[in-house]
Order: sequence, then C-alpha cells, then structure tokens
Amino acid sequence: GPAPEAADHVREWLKAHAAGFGHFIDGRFTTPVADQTFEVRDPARDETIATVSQGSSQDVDAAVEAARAALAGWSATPGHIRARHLYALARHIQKRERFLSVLESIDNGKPIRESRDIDIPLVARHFYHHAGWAELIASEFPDHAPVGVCGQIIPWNFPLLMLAWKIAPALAAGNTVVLKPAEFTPLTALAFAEVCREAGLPRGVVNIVTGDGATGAALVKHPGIDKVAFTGSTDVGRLIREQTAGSGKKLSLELGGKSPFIVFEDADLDGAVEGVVDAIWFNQGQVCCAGSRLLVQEGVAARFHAKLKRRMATLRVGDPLDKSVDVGAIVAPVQLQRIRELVAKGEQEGATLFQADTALPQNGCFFPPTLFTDVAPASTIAEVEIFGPVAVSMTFRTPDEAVALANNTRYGLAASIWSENINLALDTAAKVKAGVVWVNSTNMFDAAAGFGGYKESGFGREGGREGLAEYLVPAWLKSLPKAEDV
Ligand code: TXE
Repeated sequence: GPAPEAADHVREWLKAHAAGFGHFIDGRFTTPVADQTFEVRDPARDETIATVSQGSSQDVDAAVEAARAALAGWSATPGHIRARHLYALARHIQKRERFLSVLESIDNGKPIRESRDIDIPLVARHFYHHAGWAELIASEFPDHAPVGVCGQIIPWNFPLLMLAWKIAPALAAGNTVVLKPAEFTPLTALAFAEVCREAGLPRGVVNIVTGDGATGAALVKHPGIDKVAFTGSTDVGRLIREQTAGSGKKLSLELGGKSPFIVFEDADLDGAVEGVVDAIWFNQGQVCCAGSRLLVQEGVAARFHAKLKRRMATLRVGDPLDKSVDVGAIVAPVQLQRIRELVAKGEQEGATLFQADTALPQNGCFFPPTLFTDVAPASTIAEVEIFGPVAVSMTFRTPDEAVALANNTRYGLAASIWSENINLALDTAAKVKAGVVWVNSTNMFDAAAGFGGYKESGFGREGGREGLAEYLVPAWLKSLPKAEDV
C-alpha cells in the first residue's frame, strides 16, 4: 500500500470504535444505543468497517439545543479569536492529513491519490481561507449578524470536503452548526469531531449527528434551526424547499447537474482528452459538476472519440488504496445498480456503448469507464444525471448549436469549453447558463471562488464572499422582535 502506517492507524482507530460511534453533541461523544445503529461499509472490499448511530429526533433536539446554547458566546467572540480557532482546525487537519485521506478512501472508495492530493488539502485550504474571513468580517460586512443555528446536510461524494464547505464559512461568520453527514460516509465527519476537540473549539459550536434521510428531515423541520444548507439530489432538495417554505429559515441548495463539456474543432484535442478524464472519471464520475455531456464539433468528432477510447484503455480501475489506481469503487451497491440501469437504458435507446477492456476486481462495487456515442439529445442518458463514470457524447456543427445543446438541460451547475480561440471560448462562456464555466480546464475549485448553480442545480453559493453572505443577515433583522415575543 501507499501509506501503510496511515492505513494501520485507520484500522486501529476503527478497531478502537468496534462498539460503535456515538453522535458528537456539546463537545462529547454520546454512547451508541443498541437497535439505533447502522453499518458503514467499505465499497471496495465489500465489508463492514464501522457501526454508527442512527440519529433520532431526540438526538437532533439535543444537538440543536447545544448549538443554540453555544451561539451567544460564539457569535460574540471577536473575529480575530474565531480566526484563531479556524486556523487551529486547519492545522490539525493538516497534521492528520494521511489518516484522513486513507479513512476517506476506505469509506467512500475514492482513489488515495485523489483524497491525498485533492480532497484533504482542499479541506485544510477551506479552513485557512475562512480563518481570514473571520478576521475581516466586521469590516467587510458591517451591520451584519450571523444567521444563528445552521442545519447542514451533506452527500457522500466528497464527505470531508463538503463538511468543510459547510462548516468553515458558518463558523467564520459566527454561527453554530448541527451537521449530518451522508449515511454511506460518516467516518471522516466523526474524525473531524475529534479534531474539533483536539483543536480546542468551544463545545456546542460544531455538533455532528449521524443518520439517514429521516435524521436529515428531523433537522430540516426543527424549529430551533435558522438556516438549512443542503447538498445532494435534486429530489431531496425540492422536498426541503417545500418543507422550509414559509418557515422563515434561510436556505441554500446545491443539487445535481449534467454539465456540458464542449470541444470545438480548433481545440487542443489531447488536452481536451485529459480534460474528459478529469471531468468524468475523477471520483468515479460521482461529482455534481462532472462534465458528463460531451459536445464535440462534427469535424473532429471521429478523431476525438478515437483518442478518447485509446486513453480510456490506460485507466486503471481497482483498489482505492493503491497509488497507481485511477478509478476506485462506486460508493455503494445501490448506486452501482443505478448506474447499471441507466447504462442499460442507454443501450436500449440505441446509443453506441464503449468500455475499454479494463480488468475489474472480483469483489466490490466497481464499474468501468464508459463512453456513449451516437446519443440522441432527447434520450434518458443525455438528460438524467448518471453520477457514475459514464460520459455521453453528442456532436454539433456551429457555435450557436453548441450553446443551444449546452443549455438544453434542466440543470445549470458547470460547463467546460475547449478551444484555442479565446474569443470563441469567452463568447460561448457568456452564453452558457451555468454557475461556473471553465475554459480549457475543468473541475477546478478554490475556497475563494463562489460555487453553485442555476435552475434545478439549486441556488446560493459556497466559497468566497458570496458563500459567506449565505451565513449572514442584515443586523437590523436580528433586532426585530420574534413572532413568539409579539
Ligand atoms: O442522495 P440524497 P442519494 C444525486 C446523484 C445520485 C442521487 C441519489 O444523482 O445518484 O442524487 O443519491 C440526506 N431530508 N446526488 O440518494 O438522498 C441523506 O441522508 C433531509 C448529487 O445518496 O439526496 C444525505 O445526507 N435530508 C449530489 C443527503 O441528503 C435527506 C450528491 C444526500 O442524499 C432526506 C449526492 C430528507 N428527506 C447525490 N433524504 C450532488 N449534487 O453532489 C435524504 N437526505
């Protein structure tokens, strides 16, 4: 293995918690209760690795109460002191970088190269960046106040990074939080709870309640929550919007996507092929802004697809802890099943399937890199988010047609444009309705840049100034009497 010591350390940690993990409430771990637990599995080895508590509405009550009790102290803490806490969290994450990378890869199935070089460093970066904001907030956002207690619900594709995207800005702005990680991948959130203790974060500022959708629903409905922040499927996002309508709760939603990846005939085709690798085979394609819809200009389509297929044959699929692996395991059997069904649907609909002759491990949730060509724009695989290592490719003739195809979606999260003609690229970028547009690159993230979507991809931004604003309200709002006081 690549990091044998870290892997041993993770196994020891899991063994030490063989009796099960509790929730992290008010700075302490609760004791797990029999019959109120669920199992967490390693999708690559197809084995159970931990037992975790299923949060009940009483657990959510206790966590919200702790967050509420901590709010007055934390929001009154001067920005430069809050910054010190965020710096401490960042440093402790860096100290545990190896451990967290291995844990993330075991829990989620993502290649260690990605968790080690991308996920965990970006987590630390997010806390450092928001430490800076904590210092500046009073001068940059005068007359603003924290929203209050935030209920945050995150998905399983970037477990710790999505936690950082939620928790860092909330804390910088003076809020306290109750976070629920996804049921497939709760382990790095629990390790983060330990980090909060090590780093000396005041108790109650961060609370972690594990559980499934029912736990998430209890959090959303809780009257003690002032803001809900959700990343996940569009269906659940819609439900949460309905449930919070009229409640006065602030809401941000980061949902699905079917992002276009446009290749013009004057593009650097080899560069664009590498771009596709990052766009749709990074993290097994389980990326909300994955470039899953390739739009290729007709004149170069045959050449581009041939190059792409040759590159696909060199991708290694296998053990996430093996440093030379490019594509790891799909997060869980149900997700694998979903991908299989959508791929079968694509074949039924008459698209041409290509999968390289890639060796797959015998056990575990694996799916080979897949490309569909001859895809009809109105077919299921062209419209639905597959959330797996499956690219669908269509062709276009003119730039106008590329823009029309790119915007022919209910989503609007991201887009990627490849051309050596900067005027064409920038002109196209302005016409594509997507929250982020990359030119001759893809899947680039930074804590300083707001990220989020249009249309059914949700609303609100995460990262940078816009992201911070989601966790603030005008101060005069806070001085209004509450409904119950009138
Ligand atoms: O998502 P869910 P699932 C898409 C992707 C994927 C599909 C299904 O297409 O194939 O969604 O994935 C919590 N109230 N994305 O079923 O259910 C849940 O416990 C409150 C895109 O895993 O949306 C988890 O913590 N919370 C996406 C979180 O919501 C509820 C990332 C996400 O799970 C809830 C993930 C409820 N009623 C999936 N029901 C992206 N945009 O990155 C569930 N949850």
